[in-house]
Order: sequence, then structure tokens, then C-alpha cells
Amino acid sequence: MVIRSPHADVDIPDVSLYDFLFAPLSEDDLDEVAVVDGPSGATTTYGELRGQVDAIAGAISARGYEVGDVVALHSPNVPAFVSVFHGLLRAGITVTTINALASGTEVGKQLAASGAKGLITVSPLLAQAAEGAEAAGLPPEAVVVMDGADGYANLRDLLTSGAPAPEVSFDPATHLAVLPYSSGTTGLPKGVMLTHRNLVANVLQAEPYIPLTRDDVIPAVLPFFHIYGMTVLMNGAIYQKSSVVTMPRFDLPEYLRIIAEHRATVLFVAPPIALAVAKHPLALEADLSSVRLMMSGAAPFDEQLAAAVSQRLPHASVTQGYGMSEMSPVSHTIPVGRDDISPGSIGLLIPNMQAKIVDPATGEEIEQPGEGMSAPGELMCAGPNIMAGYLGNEAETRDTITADGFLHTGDIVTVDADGAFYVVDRLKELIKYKGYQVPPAELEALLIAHPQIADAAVIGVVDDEGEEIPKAFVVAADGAELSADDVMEYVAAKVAPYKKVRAVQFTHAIPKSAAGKILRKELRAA
Ligand code: 4UW
Repeated sequence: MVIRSPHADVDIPDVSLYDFLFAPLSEDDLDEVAVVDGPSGATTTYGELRGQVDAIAGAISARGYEVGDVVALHSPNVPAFVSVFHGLLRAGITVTTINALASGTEVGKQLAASGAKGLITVSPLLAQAAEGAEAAGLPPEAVVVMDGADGYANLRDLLTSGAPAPEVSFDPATHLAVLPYSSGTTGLPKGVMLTHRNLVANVLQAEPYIPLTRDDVIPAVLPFFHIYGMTVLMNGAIYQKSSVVTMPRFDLPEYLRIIAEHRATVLFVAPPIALAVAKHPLALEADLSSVRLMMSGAAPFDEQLAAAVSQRLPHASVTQGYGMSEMSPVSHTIPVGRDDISPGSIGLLIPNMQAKIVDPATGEEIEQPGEGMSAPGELMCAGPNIMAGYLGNEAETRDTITADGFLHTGDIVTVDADGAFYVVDRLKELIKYKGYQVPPAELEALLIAHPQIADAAVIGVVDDEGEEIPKAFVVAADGAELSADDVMEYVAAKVAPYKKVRAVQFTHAIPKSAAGKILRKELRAA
């Protein structure tokens, strides 16, 4: 049975993201503050932001990039992220966003896999960026260091080139806007092809349930390079002329200072930040009286944690949303004001979305109940926000999106009679550490490459603090002398910090199916 959003469909115009967000700015909008640099307090108005976006689009075209070229953006949340991101898109460039914590090897892999012809980064990340660029064969002339570094072009060069924004034409329904990397339901990270239409649609679909206003002030602690920060926070805020206050990294005292000083109204968070706000002694002393909404997503958020947040923020709505890179990303949220829906729920299907719940064992569709809760099954979603596919990977695309347009989420959910969904388990391999993706296949490939490791498998386990962490099961090679610490250090030296293996168990064999697939369920039960 197909379950539909209880909300009427919204109209999705056939426009580019630039025409959607920046073309409609009125005279009144131009003086509104768009972006505040958290550390310095420097502001950028909507008028200034649009000017920068146009200038960067011009400079990028003048540097020889053309519609359809891929350029990588590798930066934490700084105001220039917003102008460069939208400047690239305005010029018809497809932006692949790279995690600011990525190692040099990881940067190189994504540059090569996405076919990026340029890389835009910041000086604190230059070591990894330069290593990645070299590995991918990008010359230094193709690298821009926004805040400047010897031998590289910088943001000022892009802003002052004087080249006019190019006249470009492309079909927003098919032209790729962004290529974030996600491992999806299985295997290694893949380029998620999201069109301009996908991104425009998802902002409009989310809006009725998460209504932002021009008076909202939103600390941007979730990274813009991840799809949640990109669509819900950055693009959602620009659409409503709200203000975002950028934070290059999560730092609790700084976060609390920004909330208090800027009178922040809306907090988009992942569960670890919700936990800090609810429980950390520093948060108990902070002035959070301006907050009207906290919304959690990207990893499981339960009713107990929601209750603790509500106790700390008695005047705010505490809600939850759910999404996936492959859905641009939002498919579900609790509409603000629907206090009758448990905050432990991921909420209702947003407008223009359809879902099916399918028994993974039999493939049968599970019915929505007339009362109570449905049986659990895999969530499958269809809508205008579903990706065009994985870059250069038709087989994985076919395995992920059915012929009638439903995307396998790899998450196990139930639904109640009112259409509120609950995530109850994960079918896919993916591990989420603090909301970040950790693909087990990537860690397994690394582990198996170690000369003293005969075989390995990685699964997510929940630690004492309730955080999901990657745990490696390791079969040591004959005669190997290898400790758990050795294994953890070996991996830590090669991957972004959030991907570290945080627990190791030595074992005699990795359970596998006849086809050689790791039987993760058996490891979980071990
Ligand atoms: N509960 C349990 C959740 C939840 C969850 C996600 O890295 P990706 O591809 O994407 C994301 C997107 C998060 C997000 C998008 C829009 C939104 O409104 C919101 O909340 C406000 C969050 O993280 O990882 C996708 C996978 O992350 C897990 C789930 O396994 C999903 O397939 N996940 N949200 N609320 N698990």
C-alpha cells in the first residue's frame, strides 16, 4: 500500500536554484542579514551575498569552467562557503562537497571519482587538499584557497575579477547541482546526483512543516557540506531570508555564546548536540530563552532525550526530521506545532512524498494500520527530491531505485494510523557516528590491506553513552602479533577522525553467506 503525505502537494517551479533563491529578492530583502560569521560577528546582507554570488559565477566562468564541469568545495562553515557554493551553481557548475574532516587520501578519492576539474578550500585544510589534488592530478592553478595561501588564487581574486556572471542555460530538471558522496545502502561512497529541481523541490516540500521566517536566526553548526546543513539550514534559511550564523566546528561554549548573543530562534542539530544542550552543565547556565524550535535529525533521537531537551527549553518545540543524501535529503518531519506527535517519531511524510513499507524477507508491502502500529519493514520513498542516481554507477542506481521511482532507504520503520513514522532499526550496513556516515566497506578494505590481518568486518555497536561507534572484528594472520590498539591506530592514521574504529574484537572467522557476503546480523548477536 502506498502511503501519501497528509499535506496537499506543493507546486515546484521549473527553475535553477539561483533563480529560485536569489532572483526573487525584493528591495526590502537586500538589507536583511543573510550570513553572520560566528567567530568575528561580521555580517553579509542578502544584497551583498547576491553580489558575491554573481561575481564568483563570473570569475569561475572566466577561469574556463563550463556548464556541467564539476568543482569540489572543501570547507567548514564560513560565510564564503555560501557565496562560493551558489556562485558555482549559478555558473552551471556541479559542486561536489567534501567533508572538512577528510584525510588527504579521501580528498583525492572524491576528486578523482567525481571528475572534479577544480578544488576550492581554506588554508587550515590546505595540507589535505594539496595531497588530494596531487593524487587526483589537479594542478595548483586549479586550486583556490579562499582565505589565501602562497601560490594559490584566493576568494578576493574571484570577487574582484570584474567578469560578469555568465548567461548559462540548462534544464533544471536534469542538470546536476550537487554531488555529495554517500555509501547508500551498501559498499563504498558513491556520488549522489542531485539536480537543481531536486534541491528546489526539497526546500519547498520542507517549508510547510518547518516554517522559517525572516526574523529567524539560525546557528549553522551542522556542516553545509552535508546535505542536512546544505538544504534544511543554508538553502531553507536563504529561501525565507532568515539569518544564519556560521560556526566552523562544534564547540559547546561558542555555540551557547552564539545562541545567547544573536538571540538564536531555531536550532537544527544532530543528537549529540541535543544531548549537550539538554545535559551539559555549561548549557544549564546559558541563556537559551530566544529558542523557539529545536529539530534533531541524521541519527536516532528518542523520546527520553527529547524530554530532557524540552525540560531545558520549556518554551520551544522539540521535533525530529529524517532524511538521506539520496533524497536531497528530507522525506519526513514532525510539523512544528503538532505536539500530539511523539518527538521520538520522525514525523509525517512531507508534501509530494509517497512511501511504502516493505517486508525485507518477503518483499511484501506492509499495510498502514487503522489503529496502533504497523509491522516493521524497509522504508521506500518516492518524490521530486529523489536523486537522479549514483554517478557512473548504473547497477547500484538500479538496485537502489525501483522502476516506479521508489528509493530503498535501508532503514526499518513502522507507521501508525495517523501517518507518523518511527525508525526502529537499520537494514543497511551504514554506521552513523554523531550523524556522520561511516561506511563499513571502506574500513574493511583498509583492514584487509594490513599484512597481519587475514580477514575483517566492521559493524556499528552502541557504546556506554548511547553513541553508535564502529567496531571491527579482526581475524589475525597466522603468527601475527597485533593488539586492538595497533588496529585502531592503523585505521586512525588513514581516515577522517569520525571514521575511526573505536572497538576491536579478535575472532577466528568472519561469518559469511555462501555468496561471500558478511553476515552482519551474526556479528551483532556475537
Ligand atoms: N533517525 C534515525 C533519524 C534519522 C536517521 C537520518 O548522511 P545521510 O545520507 O543523510 C542524513 C540526513 C539527515 C536529515 C535530513 C533532513 C532532516 O530534516 C533531518 O532532520 C531534521 C535530518 O543524515 O544519512 C542517511 C541515514 O541517516 C539515518 C538513516 O539511517 C538514514 O538512512 N538517519 N535521520 N531522524 N536515523
